[in-house]
Amino acid sequence: MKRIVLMGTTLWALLFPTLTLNAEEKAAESSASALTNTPAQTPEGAPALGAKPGETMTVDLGGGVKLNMVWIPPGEFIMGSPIGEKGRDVGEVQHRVRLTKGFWLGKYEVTQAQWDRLMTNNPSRFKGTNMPVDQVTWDECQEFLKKLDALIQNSKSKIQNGRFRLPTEAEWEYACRAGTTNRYSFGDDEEKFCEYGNYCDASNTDNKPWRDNTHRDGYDKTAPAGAFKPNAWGLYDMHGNVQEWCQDYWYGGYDSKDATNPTGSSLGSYRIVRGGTWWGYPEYCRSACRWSIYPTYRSLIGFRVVCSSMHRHEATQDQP
Ligand SMILES: [Ca+2]
Ligand SMILES: [Ca+2]
Repeated sequence: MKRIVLMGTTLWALLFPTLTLNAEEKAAESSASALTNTPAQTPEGAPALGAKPGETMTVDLGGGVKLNMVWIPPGEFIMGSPIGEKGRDVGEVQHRVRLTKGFWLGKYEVTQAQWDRLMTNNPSRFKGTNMPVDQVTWDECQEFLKKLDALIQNSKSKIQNGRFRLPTEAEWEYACRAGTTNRYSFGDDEEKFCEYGNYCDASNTDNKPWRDNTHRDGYDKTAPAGAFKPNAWGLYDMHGNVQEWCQDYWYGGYDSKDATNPTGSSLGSYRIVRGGTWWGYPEYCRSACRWSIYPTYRSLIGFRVVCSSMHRHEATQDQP
């Protein structure tokens, strides 16, 4: 578990999580590690939504601002990381997760132009219309989502039956992995990270002791949407750039039991954050890496949106 409580002091926990493993957890994970992912497999009884991962649509926010969404199909995957994965936290216990409904997920992190269009402000630390919004709290994201819902339902849009929200942690990891089982959606080779994500590389000018001086991704701080290669389902910046709020309350380490449409704890003080940042190590941008953060915390965190309960035929299909 990695938890931020207050700026400054416990931020250090971002960099040096405690890694421990007891015998019982080892046994549970040895069993789970024999499983393999079955991405894009439609479970029995799943709604006939979407045709294939990677289909896209565009939501018009007005004022020339668009929101691009990618179809994520229902399916099953192994959530968590195998024992021995570099940078792994003990709570990342592998278990099979079944997602019975597909959903549309933001192709990019929410940009400052999109945020400003609905919220009429821009709290971001590093300004740029096509840059990801950051410095937004979980609670403020809920306001953005309410406004997005209202805009769509008042627009007589073809997607007015959709409902916008943050991704659950399981949806986020499923989409990030895009059918892969490796540390990253592009494999295990950290040497390739600078092609797929923005992290604390040689471009960074903050002189952090953990800066990777041997690779250069080209971005000192945040990078604009689409600056790096996407994953196999056409999603950008799932690794690095800004961290991303998820809907769930934090509930500690995973259980090894199978789960269907998990939504986390019903109560809690922390929310889940995923994906790592431009400020950190690649290993904290791993597909399985997770953080628990106060919903009122304002820092290097942005988000991407989900639209669910929307029939595919109601969406306006668009080209990437
Ligand atoms: Ca960078
Ligand atoms: Ca990100």
